[in-house]
Amino acid sequence: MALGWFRKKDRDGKSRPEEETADQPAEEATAPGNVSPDTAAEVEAPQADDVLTGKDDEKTQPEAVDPESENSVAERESEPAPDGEKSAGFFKRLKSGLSKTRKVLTTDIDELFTGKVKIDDEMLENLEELLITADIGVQTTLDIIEGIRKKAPRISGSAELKEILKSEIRALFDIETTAADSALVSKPHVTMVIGVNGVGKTTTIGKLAARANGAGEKVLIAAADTFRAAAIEQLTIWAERANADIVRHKENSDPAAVAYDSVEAAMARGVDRVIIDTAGRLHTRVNLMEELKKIKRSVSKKLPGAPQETLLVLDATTGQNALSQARLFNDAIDVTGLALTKLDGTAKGGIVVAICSAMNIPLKYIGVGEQIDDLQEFDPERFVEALF
Ligand SMILES: Nc1nc2c(ncn2[C@@H]2O[C@H](COP(=O)(O)OP(=O)(O)OP(=O)(O)O)[C@@H](O)[C@H]2O)c(=O)[nH]1
Ligand SMILES: [Mg+2]
Repeated sequence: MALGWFRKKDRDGKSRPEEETADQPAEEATAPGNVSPDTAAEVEAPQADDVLTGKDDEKTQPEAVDPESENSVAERESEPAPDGEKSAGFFKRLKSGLSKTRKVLTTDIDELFTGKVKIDDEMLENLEELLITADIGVQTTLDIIEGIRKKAPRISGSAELKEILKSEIRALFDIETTAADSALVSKPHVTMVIGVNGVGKTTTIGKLAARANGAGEKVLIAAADTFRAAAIEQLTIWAERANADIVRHKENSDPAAVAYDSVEAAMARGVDRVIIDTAGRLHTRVNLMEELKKIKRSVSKKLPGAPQETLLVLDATTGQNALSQARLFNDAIDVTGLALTKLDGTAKGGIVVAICSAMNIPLKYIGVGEQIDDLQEFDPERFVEALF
């Protein structure tokens, strides 16, 4: 049975706080951008560069996709269309992206009911393990299980259980998660994109720029990750794809100066939206958080009130570590929104639920693939539908 491997695991950590029980499979523990919970805990004042040092240029690669967990063509084609054709396309991509997580939550829940008609303690315990496997988080899982235990006498099959689970999860999304930043209150609207290395900042910027361009906005991208020449090149390619302007300086130049110049250029050129790429890690003795604050200050010096958005990018495949990173960055810099990438590469899609219930910062975007149109505005209702 699919749960066999998990049952063998040590479950002592269940009563500990979520971030201390991050249960990282071996291959994920070494993923770039992972902040070990221990390391994160050691960082008193946010010294995020401490947790970033020693990481090479390698990128987090999405986990290999298990062909069995991919949606069949028939499944892709028979999905409901929430509203209109474009929306149906988005929903299909979302479902397809979440296929690994859904396999845990659906196939395995069906298996729980094999040979049973009623919910019993063993089944609840197994369900608890499933939710933790999907990285919903320990405390959140316990709350969900408690809710289900109360309703157990009314549940007589896996379909009903899934419906109850959906409503329990929906209830966790009641914070303002979809506050749109699309309205350009002051011009240019400046978004500063931050996050540890390899999480998908540059890719997300390319996708965001393409979206804005598609909506008729004039976009300018700032290459304020001057840490590596390759980073500037990568961003330049994305700017071309997204049909956006780019402001770039030489490798190792001052990131704050690049940001300042980009806002100045945007104001001169009548640009609607500026998106600033930043480094996820710097030379050993440079404090990342201080550097990010400096970028922020230089932007607001040129344009008071900017950046209007500070978007923290998190990698879903790092599971509970993404939550540690969110806390670390938010303590240092006021994060106004979150983007969670690589949901397509992981069975840990439950991290969306963990982050939304633990953080008071809206999850604005989710990345469900590497292509330019694989970024979606986070919609809790649609997400829950796609999860089961
Ligand atoms: N499958 C998948 N891959 C993604 C997604 N977003 C980004 N990636 C991949 O993740 C890798 C790292 O992405 P980057 O955009 O370079 O990450 P970064 O945060 O800019 O990295 P640094 O510049 O080193 O800090 C690339 O191979 C991307 O294609 C996503 O939503 N899904
Ligand atoms: Mg980058």
